[in-house]
Amino acid sequence: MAAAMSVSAVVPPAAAVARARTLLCVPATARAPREMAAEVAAAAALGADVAELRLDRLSGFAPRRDLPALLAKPRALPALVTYRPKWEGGEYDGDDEPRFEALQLAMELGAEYVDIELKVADKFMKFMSGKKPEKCKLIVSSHNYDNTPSAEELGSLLAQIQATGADIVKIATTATEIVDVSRMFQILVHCQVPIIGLVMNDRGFISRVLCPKFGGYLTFGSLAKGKESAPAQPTAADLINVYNIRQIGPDTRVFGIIGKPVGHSKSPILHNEAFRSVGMDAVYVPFLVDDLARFLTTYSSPDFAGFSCTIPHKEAAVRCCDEVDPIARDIGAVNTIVRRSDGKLVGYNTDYVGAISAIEDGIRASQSTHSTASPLAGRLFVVIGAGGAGKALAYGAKEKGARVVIANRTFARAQELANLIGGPALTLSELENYHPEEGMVLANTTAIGMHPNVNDTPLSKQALKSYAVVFDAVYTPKETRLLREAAECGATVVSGLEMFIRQAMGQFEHFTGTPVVDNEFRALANSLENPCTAKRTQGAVPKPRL
Ligand code: NAP
Ligand code: DHK
Repeated sequence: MAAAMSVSAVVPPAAAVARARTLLCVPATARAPREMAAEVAAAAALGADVAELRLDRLSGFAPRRDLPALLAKPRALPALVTYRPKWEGGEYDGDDEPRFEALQLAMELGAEYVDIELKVADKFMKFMSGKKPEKCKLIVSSHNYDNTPSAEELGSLLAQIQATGADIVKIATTATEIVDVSRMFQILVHCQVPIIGLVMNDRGFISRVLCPKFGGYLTFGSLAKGKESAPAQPTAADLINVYNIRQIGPDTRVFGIIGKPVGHSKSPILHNEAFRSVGMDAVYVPFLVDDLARFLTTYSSPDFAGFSCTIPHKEAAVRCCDEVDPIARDIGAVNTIVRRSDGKLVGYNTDYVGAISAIEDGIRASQSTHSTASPLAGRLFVVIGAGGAGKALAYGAKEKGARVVIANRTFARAQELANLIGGPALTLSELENYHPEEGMVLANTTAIGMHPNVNDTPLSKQALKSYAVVFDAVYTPKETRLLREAAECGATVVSGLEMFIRQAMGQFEHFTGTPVVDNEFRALANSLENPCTAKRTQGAVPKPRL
């Protein structure tokens, strides 16, 4: 395992030489030239800066017949022409000579960029024998589909590519863990020539969004989901509309959600929109993290300013923070980590207020009379799960005077939590036959029913008949099978989306240090039910709304 480089040592380009804005390139991967041309037009309509023509993807490609049409002017976008051989991850399966001839023709036809692999760069330069048109920039690229080398090896690779006379360096590696990306950020910041530096697959995702912060020349975004040209490539639309990539620069503060899995989270959509609405120079990304401590010590720069924390790291987060809010410590789970101005990591838990207030308000909405006391007081409150969320719910319900029961797959953890809050523990099978009284409250805090396993449910419909109120922490999908069947049994149901919005509100206040206006944040969240409908003036930075 190569040593992780601490990003705290990374000096963003603002302190180095100012660099041009990172370009957004959309790969055109169609099998037919006419379709490829249509993809380029679609990429331009999306707002891309460059279109990559992946000639190796074309069926029956005939350079002299097809390239003049593909590169005819006026063009919708500047063209980056790539003709990737199989031995470097592409689909071209032939000799170098015809491939070089096609790339040379592309240059003669005015391609703004041409990509050639490091392994044959010298051979290609000899083939061109100095006939490269001045306007065409030569990208010399290296792809590692297995791992991300050490900082020293990356530095040596950079030097090799620079020695070829490349106009632009391109290094693409593969992450085996998210800390691998820190070494690519190091290379980006310290490289003195234009460089494209990306790390492939899910654990390398942040390289594609954050490269503008560290001076990357270009990042790739697919035309649509399913049209990616490399593992875990985001769509161009998400880079623009969710991650606000045009606004990311050396001073942009980085926030994100730490978890495994993390792809289901709606936090990036919500927090990025919230940052945009207050005009804060910040971006929020998904961090797919295996080892929490290693992640936090690697990305220790003050620019990595705050984190949401989800499965399975909430309990470990208590140990990784320098200070922990007393309530979070009592709960034994942290879902919010903020890096204080003195560099200390401070942990909080916004889950419990988010969930408990959502359940209380859900019950009040179903009641004709209202009292100031919590509607949970005195009720039997059954929590399924004993993880981070389960601890938050158990703690919060107890605080409100409920009698709390814990059921969990691993009974020892149920017993441990039950002992903490002074209630009984049940196995999941005992829960099926547990109905000591009517009017009980059920809270699912397991991942059961979470996308993609949407037909799963933690409790049979028959057993649900004993509950007056049912809450599900799972919020993807918004209506889980558990909530649907509980409603069919006549229970008051409370969605995890309600908890999600409320816990995110608390989190956003910790991230920004400023109070949030509840109804404005909620309106923002609801406008993101379908991110495509989120209202936004293209290009303009909206006036502060929170
Ligand atoms: P966690 O700390 O990993 O705890 C997971 C809990 O779920 C554990 O008790 C685990 O039981 C149980 N579990 C997981 N898979 C199970 C299965 N197949 N069968 C039975 N039990 C299973 O995770 P967390 O942070 O508490 O989050 C749990 C869920 O709540 C996730 O879906 C998360 O997205 C959701 N959540 C939502 C919000 C929100 O804002 N709506 C906030 C927090 C959490 P064992 O002890 O036996 O492993
Ligand atoms: C889910 C949780 O577990 C919260 O505690 C985090 C995260 C947000 C999510 O985005 O799914 O704060």
